[in-house]
Amino acid sequence: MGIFTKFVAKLKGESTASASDWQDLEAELLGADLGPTLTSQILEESKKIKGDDAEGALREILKSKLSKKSREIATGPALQIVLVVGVNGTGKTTSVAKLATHLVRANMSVVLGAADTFRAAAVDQLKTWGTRIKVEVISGNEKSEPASVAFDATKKAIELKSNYLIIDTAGRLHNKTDLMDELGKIKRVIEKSSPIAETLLVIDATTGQNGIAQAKIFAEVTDVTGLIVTKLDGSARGGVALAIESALDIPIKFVGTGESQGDFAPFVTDMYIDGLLK
Ligand SMILES: Nc1nc2c(ncn2[C@@H]2O[C@H](COP(=O)(O)OP(=O)(O)O)[C@@H](O)[C@H]2O)c(=O)[nH]1
Ligand SMILES: [Mg+2]
Repeated sequence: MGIFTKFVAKLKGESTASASDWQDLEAELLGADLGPTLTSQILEESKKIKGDDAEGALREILKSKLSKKSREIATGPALQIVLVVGVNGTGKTTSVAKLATHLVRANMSVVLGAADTFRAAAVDQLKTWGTRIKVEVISGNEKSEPASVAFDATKKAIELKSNYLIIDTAGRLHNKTDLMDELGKIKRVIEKSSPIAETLLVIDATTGQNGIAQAKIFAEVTDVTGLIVTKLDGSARGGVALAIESALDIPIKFVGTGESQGDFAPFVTDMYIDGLLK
């Protein structure tokens, strides 16, 4: 059941919602990870809704909180380089594999770059995915520089005339300076050969407000063009997507709903809002 379902039923049933109805809704929105700022904005605006088309009015309010920027992944005749960033454990490597699967299914050729060189397991994980989805994975020797892997992968993708190069990165978030240095270095070496088309930030929906705080840091150090929100399966309450977009104005481009390569889909605004209301 969507987080607004009960509320819509109440607005439809009576001409005005009671004070305790508003309290219920507030508790529900906070519980759904909307955060205090967005919750009070939505309550404020909802109080102006008149009885007859409560659902339609609420739909418009929610829609107005989402980003109006394009949700399409970059396309074009030249190589499209997609950098995937985010905190460890959010689902970066899995999302790289899922995005590759999505693109391969759309008849695109894809090369993957394993630039998370800090853990050997991370490189192996991407190679295993590469074998499974039949795309080439470029990696370096153990402990090689992430930027040098990114450079090699770019060279290879250009050589192969690939449509996409997706680069997995490490998620070390010791401090902002480290992060900025490392992403900056990767960006500079890639851009010697080809521009970066997208920087996608991966956010784990189950981390709620903390995920939003992480997103803010990444958005400050690099030009994030889109989000992938993972782990929207299971117990994650979908309100976090709304909170992130309203806080950052960065469009969610894809959502992850499980651990397999097919558990991945473009983010569709109307379907998402339906999910919150129905
Ligand atoms: N349930 C669920 N698990 C996911 C999803 N995406 C990733 N995972 C799991 O989250 C864990 C961390 O993923 P990984 O891609 O290694 O994260 P990384 O450290 O950011 O590269 C793994 O166990 C994944 O299988 C998702 O959409 N749903
Ligand atoms: Mg990883």
